[in-house]
Amino acid sequence: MAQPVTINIAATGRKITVPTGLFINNEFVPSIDSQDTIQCINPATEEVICSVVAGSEKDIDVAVAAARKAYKTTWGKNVTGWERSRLLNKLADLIERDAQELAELETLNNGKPVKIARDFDIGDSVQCLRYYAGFADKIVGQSIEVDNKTKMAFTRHDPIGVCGQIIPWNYPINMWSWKVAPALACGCTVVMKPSEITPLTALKLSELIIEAGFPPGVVNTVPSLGSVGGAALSSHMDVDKVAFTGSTVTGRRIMEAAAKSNLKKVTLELGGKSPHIVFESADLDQAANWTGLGILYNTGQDCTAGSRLFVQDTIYDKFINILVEKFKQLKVTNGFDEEAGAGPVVSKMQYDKIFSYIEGGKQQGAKAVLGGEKRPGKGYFVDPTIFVDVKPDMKIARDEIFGPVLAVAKFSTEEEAIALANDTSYGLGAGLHSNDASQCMRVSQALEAGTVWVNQYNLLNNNVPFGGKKQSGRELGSYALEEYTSVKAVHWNYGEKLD
Ligand code: TXE
Repeated sequence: MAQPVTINIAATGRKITVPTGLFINNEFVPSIDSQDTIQCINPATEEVICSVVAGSEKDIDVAVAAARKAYKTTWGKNVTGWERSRLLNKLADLIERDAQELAELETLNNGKPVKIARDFDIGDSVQCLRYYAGFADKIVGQSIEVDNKTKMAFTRHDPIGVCGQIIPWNYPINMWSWKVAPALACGCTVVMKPSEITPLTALKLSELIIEAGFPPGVVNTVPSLGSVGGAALSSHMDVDKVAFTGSTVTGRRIMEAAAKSNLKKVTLELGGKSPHIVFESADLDQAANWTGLGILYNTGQDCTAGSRLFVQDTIYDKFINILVEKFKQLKVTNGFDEEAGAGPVVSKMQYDKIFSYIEGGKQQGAKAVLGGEKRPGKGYFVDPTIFVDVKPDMKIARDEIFGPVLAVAKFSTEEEAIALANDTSYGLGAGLHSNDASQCMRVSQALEAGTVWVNQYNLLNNNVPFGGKKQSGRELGSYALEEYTSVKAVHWNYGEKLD
């Protein structure tokens, strides 16, 4: 095992050689003590694509040691910000060069349409790397006046050190970039654990780490099960920080592991059950388009999916009709189909989870006005599903489904809409549509969410912070730099004598 495999993509005729080993010290290597492998599945066909090495706990130790050595020698405080910036920009150029190949590999393993993977996921990733490359030589501390003329103090923003980065399967390349870019810009080294469901593009990106010229050990990639590699990183005594995106349940486990080991710094970007409110003054056609982007983008496998829709009673029936007509137009098919607006969901487990919620919704009395039925044939395809007259205590209104399933309910007043929207343990995203500027301002202030979209939904920018309140986390923007640096205060005495 650990030999590269060549994958033939029938739809495009492209052959892609993918490394299957663990990426440690700029080499693809077998596990040091395990024969375990991870099978990668194409969710559109349910066929096995290939298998990759599954890293063990000991492999995590080796990767962490490599990252520590690089941190102390070639990286960390021994590399200039300018050089970090140059390498990150080079990496961005290489990803841009290989965008089509990476997009096809992403589609094969994750299911999303090729054009979306290429133009949005990879396009955004390239921009993210360049955004943080721009910061690498601009990380500065402060010089602070202290009590008298014989002393001063200044701060240094040092890299945190070795970072474990644990990412999910919904945006494999994007999440890789969101994590790696700020970490490397700040001078940290990385042990990346991609999701066991979608490890292929992280391995392919590792080849580009070598080509860009990063020194060995700066970025290491260890595909592994969450309960093995993820748990080992979270409880490792020589990891200084863990950055995680995934489920709230796992986020809690990671925080516990960090607390029980070396109290490493933890950042969590967790789930959501985001509300989307449509007031009667809104442009209904536009609001319906954004509602679609909110719940159907990435087949709803999106932490900010606008999965709870609240519509003012005066426009309720009319808006539902518009929504149904628009949602019907989405073509859900194999991501290699040029016409695909959405692909399959990522895995059998996710498919089963979504349908168990759909069945539960029906049993609890919600009415499906669109979708909600399984398709015959292969592939984990889920059609857009709209439930109306959903009650706040129904499971489809409370739990993160992570599929194209919209729960719609009616409200009559602004206060009621705000109360319904905030009635959740999550606080990641929220959206509202209204033509009344004062109402937009009032409601956006009242919504308990880290990101609020007004008259749009689900669009992010690398230079704007992203994250949540309550049981959700935060990244992106200049704010992310704080998550990868540790502030040291230096007190300097240049005159005061102590008797
Ligand atoms: O997530 P997990 P799963 C939500 C979504 C989805 C549900 C389950 O609702 O249906 O979570 O998905 C690693 N210690 N989100 O089971 O387990 C795992 O290997 C350390 C929302 O795939 O959280 C993977 O790399 N790591 C989310 C990563 O955690 C562990 C995106 C995410 O997997 C671990 C994905 C452990 N004990 C799912 N156990 C979002 N916010 O976008 C697992 N992992």
